[in-house]
Amino acid sequence: LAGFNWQDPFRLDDQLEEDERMIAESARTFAQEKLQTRVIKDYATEAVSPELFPEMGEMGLLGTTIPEEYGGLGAGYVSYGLVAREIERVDSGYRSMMSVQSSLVMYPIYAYGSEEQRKKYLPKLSTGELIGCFGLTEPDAGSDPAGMKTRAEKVDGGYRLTGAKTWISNSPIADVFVVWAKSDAHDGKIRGFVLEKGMNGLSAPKIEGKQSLRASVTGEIVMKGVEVGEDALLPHVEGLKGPFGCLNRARYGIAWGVMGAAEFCWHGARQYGLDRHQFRKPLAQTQLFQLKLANMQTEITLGLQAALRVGRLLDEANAAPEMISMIKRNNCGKALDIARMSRDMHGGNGISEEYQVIRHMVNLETVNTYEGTHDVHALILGRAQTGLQAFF
Ligand code: TGC
Ligand code: FAD
Repeated sequence: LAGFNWQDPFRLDDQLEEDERMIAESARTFAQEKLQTRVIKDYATEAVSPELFPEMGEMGLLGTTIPEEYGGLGAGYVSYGLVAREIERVDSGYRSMMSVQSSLVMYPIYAYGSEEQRKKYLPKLSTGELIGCFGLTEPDAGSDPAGMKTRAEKVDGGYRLTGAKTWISNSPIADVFVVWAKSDAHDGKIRGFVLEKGMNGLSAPKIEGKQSLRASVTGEIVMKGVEVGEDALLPHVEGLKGPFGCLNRARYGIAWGVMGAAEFCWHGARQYGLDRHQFRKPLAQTQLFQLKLANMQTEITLGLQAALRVGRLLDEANAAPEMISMIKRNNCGKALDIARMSRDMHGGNGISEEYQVIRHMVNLETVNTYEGTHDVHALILGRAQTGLQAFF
């Protein structure tokens, strides 16, 4: 029988292509050298860090799956997932910055945009010269985005947008705003618009006082009669399947990302248990400690294997949204449990910023909520197996 690698029980690494392994390795080097070194301070001070976008861009970490002709890396979804895992191993907030730019801004411009929109925005978004955000959630429409109030009225030569989005990652530092609104000119159907910083009536105030995801800036998008030309409309999609098409990609990336955060917490707990002695022996030599480590190892191994499977199917254009709901929901829930357990296994030290597990734990509360809450994804899976929708 073959040997067992405790860090990679199912040998995920052997299942990767050479180029995927290289992308993961360079993302890891970047994350450890450029992000790990600043994260404790960024989190403590709620730092706003637009300078990270060009740094990520230089490493090819923005728009991993976007074709090279538009400045992307032209890589597959497994590579994108591996990048998310390495960045979130450091912090969910940094991964948020990357995944919003890649999946929620570059993807819709690529998939639903005109050739002019692609050429205008994608190359600069991929270098990080431009920063993007994605406005779907509103104060009165979170899990139920169909209830949005933002409106686009037809005016001469374009549209006038009025409404407010909230809880929007990157918005206070964004140059490009992908915003979803009900459009009068399209029978009230939801349409996507690309707005730019500095437009009259557009502002993006920062949300202060977040106790989670503090290394990533979050804000509102306020639109008071913002007038845009026809060229701001994303021409190739209408209805909720527009934003959901983007969310499929971002949710998939999160399923990988949270496994990176969970791995950090698992490895931290293991090392702490080896180093810390109580009752004249290492904590790691107690049955309860080992049971917890075994549970962490098992859930992470299964979660990564599931993410890889869905990534391969996405690369074959053969993945169903429900598969993505399953891995987003399960991996977030398991990662949150693992972070909480690791916090406990660190004892009093577990609440210190130095050991970093409480930061991951608190971040994962957000990740379990955004991009569809844990319970909303249960309802998506419940609907798929009963044929009955239980949302309303
Ligand atoms: P429903 O009737 O189910 O669907 C309406 C239309 O949308 C289509 N559709 C999808 N298309 C592609 N992919 C999917 N996953 C899709 N899900 C639905 C569907 O086929 C239908 O199309 P058509 O042509 O028939 O009109 O819609 P519903 O109103 O009943 O929705 C229910 C529900 C709960 C599933 C949905 O609204 C939902 O997923 N809610 C969660 C909202 C959410 O995820 N918001 C995320 C905001 S963005 C964010 O959080 C970014 S954080 C990023 C970061 O910082 O990393
Ligand atoms: P609600 O929908 O009000 O839900 C509250 C609770 O009720 C949850 O537990 C939920 O599961 C439950 N619930 C809701 N409906 C049902 C039901 N039918 N049955 C049973 N239970 C139900 N949005 C964007 O558009 N762009 C972004 O970039 C973005 N970034 C974010 C960054 C951060 C830091 C955070 C916290 C959020 C971000 N969001 C973003 C918003 C996020 O997607 C929403 O918070 C999320 O979709 C949930 O919506 P809500 O907060 O309105 O909660």
